[in-house]
Amino acid sequence: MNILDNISYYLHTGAAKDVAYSVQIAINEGYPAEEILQKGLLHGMDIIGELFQNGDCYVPETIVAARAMNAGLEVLKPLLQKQCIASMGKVVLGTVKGDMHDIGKNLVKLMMESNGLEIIDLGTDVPAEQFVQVAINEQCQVIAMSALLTTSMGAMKEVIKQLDLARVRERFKVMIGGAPVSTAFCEKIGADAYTRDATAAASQALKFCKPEYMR
Ligand code: B1M
Repeated sequence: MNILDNISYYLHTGAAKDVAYSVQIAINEGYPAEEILQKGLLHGMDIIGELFQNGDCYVPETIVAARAMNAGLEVLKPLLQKQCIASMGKVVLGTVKGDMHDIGKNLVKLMMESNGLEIIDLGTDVPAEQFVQVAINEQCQVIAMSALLTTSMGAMKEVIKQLDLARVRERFKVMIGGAPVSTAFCEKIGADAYTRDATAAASQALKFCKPEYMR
């Protein structure tokens, strides 16, 4: 087993300290941060996801694995973040109402911040009205939403409805993402962009914050 296999093994078995330690070793051995993220941490999350889906592990084990993921991310964060001096734009970000999953949302935040964007992170289980109020009050350019449940993704449409009701839809670009979300769903609810992963979300948000995209 190489060090990246160790990371994914420790992650899906929930050994947070070993994950953090192994990530540091991988960094010391010269592995690029993106490779440690993809082949170590995210690979470990894929394994726990499969076990969970097949009924081979349960919610407690999954929570412990999620904590181990966060422990690894903490060590990796400084390497994933580039130094940015000026804010390139402002994004309000959160996981939609009814949904507590935040690992993907936190990755999106990390990647957006490392691209110089200012992020207002509303956390998880965020009501539609809160996305809209904060976007207006904080003069954000982008509203970015994450959903991991087929039962919560409908809440994204509610945010667009609230923007329409407040007659401010044209002021903001709405971005959506998360495992059950797709381009077809994005078109169906009238959002502006669906992106598949955190890196793509960061580049799309950066584009939306450029003057030519301002409405
Ligand atoms: Co949950 N869970 N979970 N869970 N959980 C899933 C999502 C599930 C697919 C597992 C399964 O059955 N196979 C399933 C959903 C089924 C469905 O609706 N289709 C599920 C379920 C059912 C549940 C509960 C209902 C279980 C229960 O209680 N019986 C419950 C719901 C609680 C709630 O939210 N109300 C629940 C609870 C939990 C835990 C608390 C135990 C834990 C969450 C811990 C946490 O987040 N702090 C958990 C976990 C960890 C998972 C799995 C195993 C892993 C999710 C994850 O973090 N992946 C997941 C199975 C899976 O996904 N294979 C599962 C890693 C993360 C980096 O990926 O979040 O997809 P992801 O983010 C990706 C992209 O999607 C994208 O970028 C990231 C990659 O760069 N992305 C965006 C995400 N947001 C984006 C936004 C963007 C752009 C891209 O733009 C704005």
